[in-house]
Amino acid sequence: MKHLWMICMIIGTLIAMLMGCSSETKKSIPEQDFKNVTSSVTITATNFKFDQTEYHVKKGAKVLIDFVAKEGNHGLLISDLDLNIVGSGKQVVTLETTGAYDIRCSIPCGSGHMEMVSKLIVD
Ligand SMILES: [Cu+2]
Repeated sequence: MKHLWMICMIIGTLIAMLMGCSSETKKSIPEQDFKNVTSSVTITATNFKFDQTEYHVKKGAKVLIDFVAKEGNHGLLISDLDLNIVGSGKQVVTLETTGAYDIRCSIPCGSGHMEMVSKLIVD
């Protein structure tokens, strides 16, 4: 009887988690193919900063984000867009919502990690 109660609790939790995921509105669309990219932005990280304080992209554009960890071990995290590139890498996204999104480093890289901030601005 105790097991049945536990199973019900687990199933209930899973259903709640799934519902939470599906109601989330996506602000970016990650894509696998790098074809028909309309613009690109290169973001370079060194110890302990990004090369620009802000990066601009156009709303609706299919943007290739090219992240280069030039010095040190860094990642590119834009949590509001569910975007995380760990180490140097590329990702194509279509940004459907204008706004300013916080860029942070996703790897605990050292003493200056918390100061690694920039913005991606979708105009
Ligand atoms: Cu870091």
